Amino acid sequence: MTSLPLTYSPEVAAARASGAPLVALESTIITHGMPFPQNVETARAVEAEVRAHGAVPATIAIMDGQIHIGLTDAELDRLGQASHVAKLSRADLAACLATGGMGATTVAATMICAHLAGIKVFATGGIGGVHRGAESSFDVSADLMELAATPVTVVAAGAKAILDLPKTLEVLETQGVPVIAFGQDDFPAFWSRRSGLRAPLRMDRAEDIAAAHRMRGLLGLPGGQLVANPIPPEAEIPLAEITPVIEAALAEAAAQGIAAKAVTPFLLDRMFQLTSGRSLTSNIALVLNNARLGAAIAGHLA
Ligand code: PSU
Ligand code: MN
Repeated sequence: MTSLPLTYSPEVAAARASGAPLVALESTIITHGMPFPQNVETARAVEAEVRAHGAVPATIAIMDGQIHIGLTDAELDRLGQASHVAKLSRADLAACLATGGMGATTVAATMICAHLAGIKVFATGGIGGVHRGAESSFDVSADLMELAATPVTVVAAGAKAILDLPKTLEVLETQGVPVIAFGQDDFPAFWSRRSGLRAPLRMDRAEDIAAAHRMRGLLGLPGGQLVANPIPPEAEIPLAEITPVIEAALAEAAAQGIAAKAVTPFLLDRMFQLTSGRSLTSNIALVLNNARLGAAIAGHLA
């Protein structure tokens, strides 16, 4: 095997041919972030939101030994309903492709694949980060190092407060990753607009984010940017309300000895159960919001 195993969907191939703006979307959020059928419905709604804002969505996943850049309706259904889909980060990508398995890409793996396809902007929900207790578990998401290495602008609603947010910001600073809060000073905390931590950078216009992306390239700096876009006010769960739920989910994970890759999916599922689905409704609203901003940034970069 000597050529890159990249397969473009017809929609993405047409966008590439015409130079239309593209926005990458991840698939771990579909297979490990939300239950069926909301996962597939949300994936379709997010794709529609990207289109409605002038860009073309490229949902990325590994199927049949190929990196799929853009999924057809049938492929999205297959992925959303499959059980035992592997969660792929940087470490897992090549092995999954080489053995022909089915895999969902995390933020880190989606960035790698988007960059291979020449896509500069990627919208998602939340990034992985430094877990609470990382001083003993060493659990730091590979997403942070990928942001330092791969030139893709990632639009997320910050990071979940299931993580250690101050340590997450410290690692991003050490790795030289620009963290840009959109339209406010505070770093947003996923379900909540405010974390109480000031973001290192703030921008108020998509065109400025696009210009900063271009400037990093001109300067020869590797790596991307993290755009932290606060959840819309009407969908927010304030920090005071969500904090006890987070504590409960974390306590269950500790009691059950959940570790490594299983930690994030376990916590997401428990948060969904413990909030009777409210966390999921908020999650969907913030991903749609990030799709809109991602489309606007991609439009300025095209
Ligand atoms: N955080 C979320 N929702 C998600 C994830 C993280 O709020 O769906 C997923 C993303 O795919 C992210 C991955 O890249 O989990 C991080 O996993 P880990 O913490 O194991 O690196
Ligand atoms: Mn981890």
